[in-house]
Amino acid sequence: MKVGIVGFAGSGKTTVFNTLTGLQAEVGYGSKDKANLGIIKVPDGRIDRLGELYEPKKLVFAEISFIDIAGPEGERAGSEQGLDARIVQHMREADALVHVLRAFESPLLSSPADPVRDLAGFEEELILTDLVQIEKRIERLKKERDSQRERDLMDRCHAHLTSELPLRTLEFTVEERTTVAGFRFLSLKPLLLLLNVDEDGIARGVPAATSELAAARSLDILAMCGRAEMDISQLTPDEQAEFLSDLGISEPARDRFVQAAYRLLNLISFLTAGPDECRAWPIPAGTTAHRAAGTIHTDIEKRFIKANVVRFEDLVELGSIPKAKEAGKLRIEGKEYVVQDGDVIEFQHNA
Ligand SMILES: Nc1nc2c(ncn2[C@@H]2O[C@H](COP(=O)(O)OP(=O)(O)O)[C@@H](O)[C@H]2O)c(=O)[nH]1
Ligand SMILES: [Mg+2]
Repeated sequence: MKVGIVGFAGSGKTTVFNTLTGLQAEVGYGSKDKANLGIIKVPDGRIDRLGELYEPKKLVFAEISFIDIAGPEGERAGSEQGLDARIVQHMREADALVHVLRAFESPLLSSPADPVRDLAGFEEELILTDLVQIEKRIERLKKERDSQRERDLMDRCHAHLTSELPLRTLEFTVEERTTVAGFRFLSLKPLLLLLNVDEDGIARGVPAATSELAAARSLDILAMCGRAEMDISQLTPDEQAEFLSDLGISEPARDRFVQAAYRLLNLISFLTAGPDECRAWPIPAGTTAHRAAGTIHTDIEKRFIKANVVRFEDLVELGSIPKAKEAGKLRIEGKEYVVQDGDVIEFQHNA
């Protein structure tokens, strides 16, 4: 899964990207042609705990990739030009977007910090980009026969966007959702807001006007001081722990943020445990055991027999799968079982 970090130039996207990935991409704007890419492991205490139990050769965590996409200049926001094609292309490829909102005064920018303005302004850009795309599609559909069903859907999307509402707030049937997914509309992507505050702003939290606007749009918002967190992320783990306890922070924003991104993508993890590896496997919530087997190997999906499932908590309490079985905590599930977050699974197959 790929999460795009977006927002206006100078809002701190690259700073946040460096915080999340521990990389050291150049801050202070950045080129529109170059996007920064980094992959992070999703912290998961359950894998550490299974590691203690099984002492495997390796631990494998779920991963998320982040792409830091250069943003449009704030001064141009709301102009009729819309978003740069390269920015749009990068955004289309992302499964979800994180919008970095500047809430610190910047010597690089003439305008004062105004997260409400930037949130509304950026959303407008996404809506406009989708509107242009839909209008082109409608023009084409007019020339095609048998396109009434899609025409109706596109007309409904068009009306919604014209009312200045993002497509993520429009309801779709399962069939419609499949159709719209193919267009990779920007305003349909799950969106998380990240308020980038200055060093002394963290104690003040999210200002009321910003949290009200986020709530009105059903968007989650997290606050962090990108610059301080970036400095912390580039220290050694021992130094980080010391620095954080000095500041009275219990966990780096990075961990909070990564977990929020995971929720945003509607992902859960099932776990596998054994002497070779203990591993978290990310899957969309609602995935069946049959499909989940396929994330490990397509042969296991094809030759699926059954899934032995034990809850992580039960396994840890009882100490091993045979003991969990004795205690009646091991379930045998078939193909259609909907996998739950924290299920430890052994697939039986004849592959
Ligand atoms: N005071 C303060 N400055 C920050 C913060 N985050 C980023 N900056 C500064 O804002 C400028 C732009 O940051 P950058 O990450 O390059 O923004 P981008 O254009 O969105 O990628 C840099 O000079 C950063 O050091 C922050 O949390 N507080
Ligand atoms: Mg940048």
